[in-house]
Amino acid sequence: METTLIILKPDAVQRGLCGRIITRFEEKGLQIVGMKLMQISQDLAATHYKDHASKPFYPGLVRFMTSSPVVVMAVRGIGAITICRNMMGATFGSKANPGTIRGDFGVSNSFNLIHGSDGPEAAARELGIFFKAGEVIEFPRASEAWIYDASGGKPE
Ligand code: IDP
Ligand code: MG
Repeated sequence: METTLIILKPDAVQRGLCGRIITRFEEKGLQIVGMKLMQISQDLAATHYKDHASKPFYPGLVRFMTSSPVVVMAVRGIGAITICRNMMGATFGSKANPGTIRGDFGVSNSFNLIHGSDGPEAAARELGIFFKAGEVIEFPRASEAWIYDASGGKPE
């Protein structure tokens, strides 16, 4: 089981798309184990995007991410990190394939609706900076037995 950090960016919140995006993760069978509306501070944006600090788009990215509230989510499932990245689509809305979140809901190359951790190390780091202890809740899910086939001993 993996847990990944998803951020519904300011454009998703302002455009009223959060419900439709969250629904996609629920319908896929992923479990939401943490979720909150929050305003990202300058410091938090800088910590989160530290690897991009030297990129030309960095100042605009920080301005965008701190401009209006976001919804942050912890999303759990087997292979959740890659599944979520595939559901998000390519970085630029103009290039993302139809059927993906960025491909279906946006055309912009900077207002691209959603962030998802890009690997296990990033997921652990990012979950740690956005959620305090106790805010991610690993609770048993009533539907679990119909989401994964556990007949062979381990869920698949
Ligand atoms: P990702 O979000 O698909 O992992 P990254 O390359 O890690 O893409 O970039 C982080 C974020 O920075 C993107 O989601 C997007 O908001 C922004 N970004 C990336 N490249 C550009 C660009 O060329 N122009 C404007 N914003 C960009
Ligand atoms: Mg990235």
